[in-house]
Amino acid sequence: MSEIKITYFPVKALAEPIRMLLKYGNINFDDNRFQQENWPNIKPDMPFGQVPIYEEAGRIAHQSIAITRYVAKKVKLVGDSDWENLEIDSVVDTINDLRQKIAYYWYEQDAAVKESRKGPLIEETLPFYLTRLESIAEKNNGHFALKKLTWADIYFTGLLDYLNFMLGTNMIEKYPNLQAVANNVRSVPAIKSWIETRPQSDL
Ligand SMILES: N[C@@H](CCC(=O)N[C@@H](CS)C(=O)NCC(=O)O)C(=O)O
Repeated sequence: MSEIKITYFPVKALAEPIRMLLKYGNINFDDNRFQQENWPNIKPDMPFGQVPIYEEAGRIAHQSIAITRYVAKKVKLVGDSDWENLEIDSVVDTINDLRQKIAYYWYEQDAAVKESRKGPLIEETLPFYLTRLESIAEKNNGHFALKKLTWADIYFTGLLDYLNFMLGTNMIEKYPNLQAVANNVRSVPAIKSWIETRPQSDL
């Protein structure tokens, strides 16, 4: 039994950047994936009724970005100054903004409303965000900040399969510098090995 435990659905999505960072740092953890049908029993015990949650030494934390940042500090993929951390955080929050806009389309229950959101998302929202992120990645030589690997790169790459699943397309196909960010993360030996051995899931 590891000291650290992550509890989440059996998917990558919001937990995957946390898992990748722990693997990067060679930190053991209990990868606690529960089946969808058990969720109603688990939900009431979650701090705010949602997952992922992170447990360490008998303490419990929620909110995926806060947890990701906490683990990034442990494995030293943060900046050296407040300004450097601001640079990283602002990219992470921008990626999260994009995730929420994609989710606003994907999780809509009314089929007609969902369809009406697709055009503006694909034609306006995605190019708006991706061209700007592409330019940041170009200036940082295939990274999102500080011209080196930081947790912003891992946050993006960890979420990518989830975002692509919701969109039904490879959203970075036309963005070589965003591909470079993902390739740089995926070629880190510990992360490469995790990707090859982790439980398979579409999102
Ligand atoms: N802001 C939260 C959002 C967490 C969230 O939306 N979790 C979803 C899974 S991705 C969830 O628990 N859904 C089940 C529910 O709300 O009942 C975070 O980043 O951790």
